[in-house]
Amino acid sequence: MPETTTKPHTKVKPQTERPKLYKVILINDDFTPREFVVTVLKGEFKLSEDQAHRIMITAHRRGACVVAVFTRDVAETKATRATDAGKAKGYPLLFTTEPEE
Ligand code: TYC
Repeated sequence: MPETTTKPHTKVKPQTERPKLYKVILINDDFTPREFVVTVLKGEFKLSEDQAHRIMITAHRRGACVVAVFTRDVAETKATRATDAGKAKGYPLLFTTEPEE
């Protein structure tokens, strides 16, 4: 009798899932100059003067504002670099990250 072989019928799941996204959030404080916040937003997040100013003012008025969303690595790197830019000037400027629902 000839040997029969059966092919496994296991379906391979295509690797097409999108990576989870993380928000970068700007936190207000009483000390960092407004113009410096705008400069950091423009430099690190490639925002226009107008976009950066709106985000700064929203954080100033409401306590915090979402800047943008990225993959986890990019969000954390940008938040750290932007926070460090404030630290280098002695300001308590803070950017945090948070996963999107
Ligand atoms: N509140 C600061 C001031 O009045 C300006 C500021 C805005 C600081 C937004 C941080 O995330 C911030 N000088």
